[in-house]
Amino acid sequence: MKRIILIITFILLFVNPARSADQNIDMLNKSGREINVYSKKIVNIEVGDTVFWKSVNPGHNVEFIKGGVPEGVEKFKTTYSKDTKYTFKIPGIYAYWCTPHKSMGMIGFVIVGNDKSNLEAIKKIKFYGKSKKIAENLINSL
Ligand SMILES: [Cu+2]
Repeated sequence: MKRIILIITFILLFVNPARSADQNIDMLNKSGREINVYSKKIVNIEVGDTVFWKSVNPGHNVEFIKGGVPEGVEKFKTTYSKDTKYTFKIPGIYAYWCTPHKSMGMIGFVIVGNDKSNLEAIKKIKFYGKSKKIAENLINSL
């Protein structure tokens, strides 16, 4: 009996599926047939989780798009060719792009706390060039 309780306790402690995790995203020059791309275009996380962007190939960064983040979120724009991270404390949808490749499809979304209350604002973002169609498809999939 004691052993069973111990096993159950272990499972509850270490195998909790509701617990979310931090996310790692690579900043790449090439992935499959795509060039200038984040390895994950959409990630779902919980409030308090951190996303790490790894500068696998140089020349990329992360810039939150104006009007594309929940209210109260401050400007975030990182240096090129640097690993970077951000801890998401406010729920909602965050839209970002790589500053030099924003018209080349290098965009991404982070959904925090499954909160999509700012979806209408996200739909109003002006995307450029090749990113327009990609953004449309991603937003439709949210
Ligand atoms: Cu880039």
